[in-house]
Amino acid sequence: MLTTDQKAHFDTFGFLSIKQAIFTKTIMQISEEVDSMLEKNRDGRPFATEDQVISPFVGQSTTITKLVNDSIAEIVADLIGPGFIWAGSECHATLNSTHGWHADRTSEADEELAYIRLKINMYLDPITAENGALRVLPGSHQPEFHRILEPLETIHLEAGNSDPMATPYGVLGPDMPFVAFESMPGDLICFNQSLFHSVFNGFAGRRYVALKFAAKPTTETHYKVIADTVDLSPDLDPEIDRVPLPGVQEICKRTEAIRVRIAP
Ligand SMILES: O=C(O)CCC(=O)C(=O)O
Ligand SMILES: [Fe+2]
Repeated sequence: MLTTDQKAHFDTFGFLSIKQAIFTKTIMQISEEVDSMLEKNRDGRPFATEDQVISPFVGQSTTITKLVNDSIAEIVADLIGPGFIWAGSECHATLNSTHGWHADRTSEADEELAYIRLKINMYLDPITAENGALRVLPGSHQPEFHRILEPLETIHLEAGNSDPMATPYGVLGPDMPFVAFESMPGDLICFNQSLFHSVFNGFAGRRYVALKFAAKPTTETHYKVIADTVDLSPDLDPEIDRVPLPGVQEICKRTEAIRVRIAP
């Protein structure tokens, strides 16, 4: 159960780090699973020349599915309310990880920005301010500040990663004012996907798993936002373990109901 202060931190700044939320034994098991899936996915080729992504991902990992059931579901409910839905997952191994300033989910409409889509990243290697930390602009998920930063998103869309250094503010991307979202294996890095974030000093083989969620939709606009931006493909398997996983079953049931409503 998160504290009121942790929830206020997430609501106000758009991100929250939950330190050592995963037992060492479990995170080591996840790390081994990820390595073997990445290796299989490379078909025996060495990891050397490009970023690697596996998505969907969690449907292949019993350990992460159980973790969602046993603890992450409760954290997500605390952060974005009960009735949330599953919005996909990814596993990454990055090469140099330069990713210019961007928000995953952006909009000019307040109602769209206020509809929370949450990402929880689990970094499987230590990432520090000097080495690979996700950088964030605190509070940039708040509609007013978010819209002020729109030129930053426009530059990202136009220049993309061909020029991750570009900003509209007369400073290079790495010199923007930021908070480094540092992490040790076992931490959960939670952020509102409308928060502006970037990575500038990554390293080869930096691995992370991303779990995505969306709040319970309550308006027609929310359903439209889901149809446009949320990956509802079945990527969480409640039957993955012999032991029943009631938390995961509930998430799958809710997500399926939304999928049916959107595409009957
Ligand atoms: O490379 C990373 O750490 C994360 C990059 C990112 O933009 C994201 O997770 O949305
Ligand atoms: Fe992102």
